[in-house]
Amino acid sequence: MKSIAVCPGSFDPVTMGHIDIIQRGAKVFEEVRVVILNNSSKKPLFSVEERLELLKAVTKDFDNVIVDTYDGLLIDYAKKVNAKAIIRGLRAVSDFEYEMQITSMNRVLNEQIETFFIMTNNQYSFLSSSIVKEVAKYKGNISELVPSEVEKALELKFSE
Ligand code: COD
Repeated sequence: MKSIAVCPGSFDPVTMGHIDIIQRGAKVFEEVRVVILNNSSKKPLFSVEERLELLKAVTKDFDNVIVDTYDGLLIDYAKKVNAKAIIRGLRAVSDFEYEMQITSMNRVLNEQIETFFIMTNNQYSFLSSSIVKEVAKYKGNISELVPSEVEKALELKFSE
């Protein structure tokens, strides 16, 4: 049976930090399903469709990566696609508390599915979608932080 991992997130929008985690996960698992889910504590700038298009564009050259969306619990999506693992990225100690909470909850919901953490690349340890949106809003340079498709989409969004 294929080793399938789910890489969940809001991806609002996808950054180089996300891409690094997806690429590294795709070297370990036979298939990685990047899935856009709803994080009820965040108010997204991009619609689910816009985020999906951007994720598809920036992962088009990764052979074993599939991009998807799901309206529901992460663990239900993981079961639906027969995934055995969830991949999350860790940037700093500040990520730990939240990650521990959702990992524990997911384990209560289904203890067959393990969560694996990939430590951020030092180069991206400060990077988040929120910080990128903030810099883009005030026309700062984000070209090293996001793929060109995302840079253009942000430019457009903030010129609307
Ligand atoms: N370096 C490394 N990793 C990074 C970086 C970076 N620079 N930036 C982001 N990441 C990692 C994050 O740590 C995370 O692991 C992943 O990339 C996605 O990040 P975000 O911010 O896009 O996504 P989140 O954290 O908002 O995603 C939260 C979910 C949407 C996955 C969560 O809310 C969820 O599962 N929602 C569905 C409902 C559910 O099942 N909830 C859980 C039950 S408690």
